Amino acid sequence: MDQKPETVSTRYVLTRTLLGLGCVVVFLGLAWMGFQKLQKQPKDKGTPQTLRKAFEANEKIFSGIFSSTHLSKTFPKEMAAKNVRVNGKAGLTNDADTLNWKLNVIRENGDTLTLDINDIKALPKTEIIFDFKCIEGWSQITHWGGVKFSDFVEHYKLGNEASLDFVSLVTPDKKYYVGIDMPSMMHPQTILCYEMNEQPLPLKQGYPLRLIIPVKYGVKHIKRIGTISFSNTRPRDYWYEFGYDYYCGL
Ligand SMILES: Nc1nc2c(c(=O)[nH]1)N[C@H]1C(S)=C(S)[C@@H](COP(=O)(O)O)O[C@H]1N2
Ligand SMILES: [Mo]
Repeated sequence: MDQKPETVSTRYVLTRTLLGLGCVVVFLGLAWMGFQKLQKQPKDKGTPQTLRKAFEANEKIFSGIFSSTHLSKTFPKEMAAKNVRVNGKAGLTNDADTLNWKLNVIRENGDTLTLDINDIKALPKTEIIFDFKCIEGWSQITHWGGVKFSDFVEHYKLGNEASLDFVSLVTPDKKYYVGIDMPSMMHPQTILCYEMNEQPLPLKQGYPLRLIIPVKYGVKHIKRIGTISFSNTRPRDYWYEFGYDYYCGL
């Protein structure tokens, strides 16, 4: 059988090439218009409306599928970083805040429970080695120790408080603050943390007490907790006020 070699005319190649380039130009044009539209949109808490809507849709999905029985992956101690990254120092600028440090827990009836670090260390200790994830795109396997928030609630009989929807945690100078949904606070891997790599927390890592909450991104792991309170409405949240998703769940 003799096969004819396939040939195409120069003109065919030329029209196809122009057609292809035309498509690219139209696509880029549309993408540019879309971006402009997004930029011009009124902002909702610092975020263009369409993005804010996407965040809120995410929020619904994640708070819906959240389960307190789902545990974050843990790792053997040898895998924990020795040089732990420090990120974010809002609320940590005054070392003197650590001198007469006390934890204030505001009860539902308005009373304040005032505790020192030894009160917290006296409770059963839980350790966790997990992959700490910052929203900026880095992660690190790190080792922490402290008391489970749920054990803390049980010990100090904070059952009424734990029946509310949210927990607010604020630094002693009130410059960093997070709001966290109760199911995430009561999750078995959430700890009020006073140790890193089996040593007291370094100053820049939140000495003397921080939150470790593996079901959330780094932003929620507040360093140097001064006050804890409870509410049914969403407490203020530092990064939410800069346009981030409120829940920052993983
Ligand atoms: N008080 C306080 N806590 C904070 C921050 C902060 O700026 N101030 N930054 C958060 C962010 S964005 C991250 S990623 C983690 C970083 O924790 P590390 O410094 O122990 O790595 O702390 C969180 N807790
Ligand atoms: Mo972060």
